[in-house]
Formats: sequence, structure tokens, C-alpha cells
Amino acid sequence: MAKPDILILRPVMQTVTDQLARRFPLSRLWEESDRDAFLDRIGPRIRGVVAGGPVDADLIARLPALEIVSNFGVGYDGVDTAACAAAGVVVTNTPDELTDEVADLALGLLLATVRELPQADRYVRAGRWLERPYPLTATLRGRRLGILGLGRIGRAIAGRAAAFGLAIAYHGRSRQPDVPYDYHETPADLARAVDILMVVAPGGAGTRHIVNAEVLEALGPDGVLINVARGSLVDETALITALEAGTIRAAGLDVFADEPRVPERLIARDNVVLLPHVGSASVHTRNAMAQLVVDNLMSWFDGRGPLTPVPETPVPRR
Ligand code: 8YV
Repeated sequence: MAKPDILILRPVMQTVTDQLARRFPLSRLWEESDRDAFLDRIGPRIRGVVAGGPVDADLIARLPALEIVSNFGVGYDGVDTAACAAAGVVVTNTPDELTDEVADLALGLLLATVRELPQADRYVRAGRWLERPYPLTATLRGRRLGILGLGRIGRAIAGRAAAFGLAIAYHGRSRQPDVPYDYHETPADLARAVDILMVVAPGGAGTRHIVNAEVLEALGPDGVLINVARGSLVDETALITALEAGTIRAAGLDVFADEPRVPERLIARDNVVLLPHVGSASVHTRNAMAQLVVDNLMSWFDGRGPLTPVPETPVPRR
């Protein structure tokens, strides 16, 4: 049987292309100037896709022999899983490998936002310490943390936050009987009960703008919003308005609605800490994620099934 053709949609880490190239014929979609002509020609041969961004129904329809989409990242909100399921295509992601890295970053971003670490760094560099000490900041002491989305990463954040002495509550699709944290029925209820709202739920249509003007109002003037999930969960315009009006105190954001574009009104503010979507971005963790992207494809084309399939797509037998 011919070797399965793999299509890579966007530039990926070299270890992925190096390992796959040893075994499979590879195509790189981003290098093709005429994407349509290329898909007409090569599409019918493609049996595996490496994704790290949108995979829409249109693309799936153009790949009739497709069996597996191996997504680089735990979040797969860009992949149309309904279209994949309907076409019998299995989708895999990279859970677990990045859980601790993202949880570390979330706590770092929380500390940076509440204790104003980037602002204090800018203060030293600008020579302003010579004039007077940096102003006193807000604190984590005695604060309550609300976790929006208590999945793997949410739980890892909760464990770390407990060690910091924070009281923890959460909201998610359902109450989780095995955790000692308070559950709240809606995002607004959670926001009302806490001082810091940590957004860590999956992206996609079901969670779009679940942090809206009402939730920010409920968080209140001492409230802090941290988002390490997806920009789509937060109504960014409502957030900017809330930051400008003092409806909430501050925000720490690793993700944005239209990455890598960050609104000027956010950049202009001093009560926000802005990161360029680096939650999982260490050499160690990205290498581990890359390996799982490769291993899912290897396992599938060895006939051993996918290693980490997502629940929305079936696992057809090869
Ligand atoms: C990366 C992520 O930004 O895993 C995710 O869902 O958002 C991040 O780890 C991305 O997957 C790598 O491009």
C-alpha cells in the first residue's frame, strides 16, 4: 500500500516535519501560492493533517481520503469537529503535556497583574525609583479566586492557588463532586463571589463571550480578570470599557480576540499585563506537544489507533 500523504497546514516545529518526513510524503500548504489548484491536485491523496489553527468544513470536503487531524495544542476550537465526525475523521489534540506549564504561567500572570511586576520593572528602567518608591499595590492576601472552567488546567491552577493561600470557587458545565471548591451556577454568580476571575475554559461557540459586561460588573471595582484560555471567551470591547471605567481593577491577558493583533486601547492602559499567547511556550513543553502530534499520526498509521482523540469525533477502525 502507498505511504499515506500528510498535509501540514501552517509552519510547525521542525521536529514535527523532520520526524514525519522520514516516514510520510509531506505537503506544506502555506508554501503553495495557488492553494486551490494545489488542493485540487493533492487533496484526494491526503490521509493525515497536522493542524494548529482553523480546519473548516470546506477543507475537510476537499480531502476525501482524510482519516486523521492531529492538532498541535490542547485547544481545538479552530477544528470543525462536527464536519470531521460526519466525514469519519478522527481528531487528536495534545492534552496533559502542557497542563503544568500553562498553570505555572497563569499563576505568574496573576502575580504580575496583582503586584504590578511589569509596571514596577518599567519604573526601575525609567529611573523613577531615584525619585520615590513605587506605589503600594493590591494583594493576593485574603483574596478569593474563581476558576471559570475546572478541567485539567483549571485543576492544576487551583492546586497552585491553594498553596498561595487563595480561597477557590469555580463554574463549569457541571458541578464536580470530587473537588472541595464552591460551585457557582453561572459565570456572573462566580464573579460576584470572588475577587479574581481566572478564565481557563475551552474556546468555541458554546463559550463565546461568557465573560461579558454583566460578569465584569459582578466582579467589581477591586476585581481582577486573568485569561489564559482563548480570547473568544471574553467580550474584549466590554473588557476595555470596564478597565477604562474602573468597573474592574486590572486584567492579565495571554490571549486575545484577534491574535496577534492587540487593541490599541489595551496597549495604552497601565492596569493590564499583556502576554503574546505564551502559556505553553517553553522549549520543553512545546517539544513534548510536538512529539504527541507526531506520535498520534504514527500510532494511527501503524493501525494502533489514536493516542489522544478528542471526544467529539469517533474513532473509526482502519
Ligand atoms: C498554543 C494553545 O498556543 O494548546 C493550546 O490550545 O493555545 C497553546 O498551547 C498552540 O497550541 C501552539 O500553537
